[in-house]
Amino acid sequence: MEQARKWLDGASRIAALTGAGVSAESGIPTFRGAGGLWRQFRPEDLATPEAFARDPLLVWEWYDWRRRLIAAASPNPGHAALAEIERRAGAFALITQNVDGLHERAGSRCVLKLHGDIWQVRCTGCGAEKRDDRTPLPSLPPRCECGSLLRPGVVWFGEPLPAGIWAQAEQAASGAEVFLVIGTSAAVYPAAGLAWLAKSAGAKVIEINPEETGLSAAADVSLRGKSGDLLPLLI
Ligand code: BJW
Ligand code: ZN
Repeated sequence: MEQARKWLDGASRIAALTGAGVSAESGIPTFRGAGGLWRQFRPEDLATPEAFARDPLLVWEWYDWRRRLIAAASPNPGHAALAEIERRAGAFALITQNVDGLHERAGSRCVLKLHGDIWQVRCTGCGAEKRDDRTPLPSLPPRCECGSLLRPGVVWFGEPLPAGIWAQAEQAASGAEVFLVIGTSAAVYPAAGLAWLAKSAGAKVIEINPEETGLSAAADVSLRGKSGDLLPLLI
């Protein structure tokens, strides 16, 4: 912790990659591990274009359930500490795989959302996109004014990440002096690859996670514990 704190204090360019674990203490279930299942489905069964084509109602029921949990949740001390790191840093980018919007609600400004936003909906017919924060949605699956099905504005397996956001994330990772990896199993690419990119460009990599992950080998320091406990101590 002492070493990590020194690196963070001495750095002017900092980037962080967050995953579902950072929202776990807000009561939002993670995808993998204990509590990662919804009914009998794994995320790989639901977060795909094929699953949506096969059963849009099932996929929307999962999203509607998660939207309700997120709406009722509040940012936790981990989210707040990341917003504080941004206020203190010269340059800071918060690269998140999360779609819940809790980083913004905690006051983070520069948030690069690699996997989209659960509050956005997009028409599968005309492509129209809008924010819809009603919980629950009045009817499932929701439809666009044009009659086509709406889908969540998120990135599913096999879909490309938003190009502009990805380019900014790569730039932030390759320019960072310190790269924090927080609450992600690092099982999903290309997001997890950002930590290796940061390391190969010379960053000190600090991991915060109660469990060992595929990125632990890349980490210069691994802090084992909950982000809501450890991030406030780090700052
Ligand atoms: C705590 C904690 C506490 C708990 N404090 N920590 C083989 C090799 C490499 C890649 C591939 C491959 N085969 C296929 C691929 C590509 C694929 C992929 O990575 N698949 C893997 C399964 C292998 N990737 C893709 O398809 C991506 N797209 C792509 O590659 O496009 C290429 C392309 C180019 C051009 C044209 C077309 C395509 C897209 C990936 C999209 C992922 N989408 C999801 C759903 C988003 C929407 C939604 O939320 O519903 O993103 S899946 C899900 O996983 C979600 C998450 O963002 C993502 C990562 O999960 P995360 O955040 O790491 O959560 P968990 O649950 O896994 O881990 C939680 C962690 O927290 C754990 O470690 C806990 O210990 C920890 N924790 N409490 C701190 N209190
Ligand atoms: Zn439409």
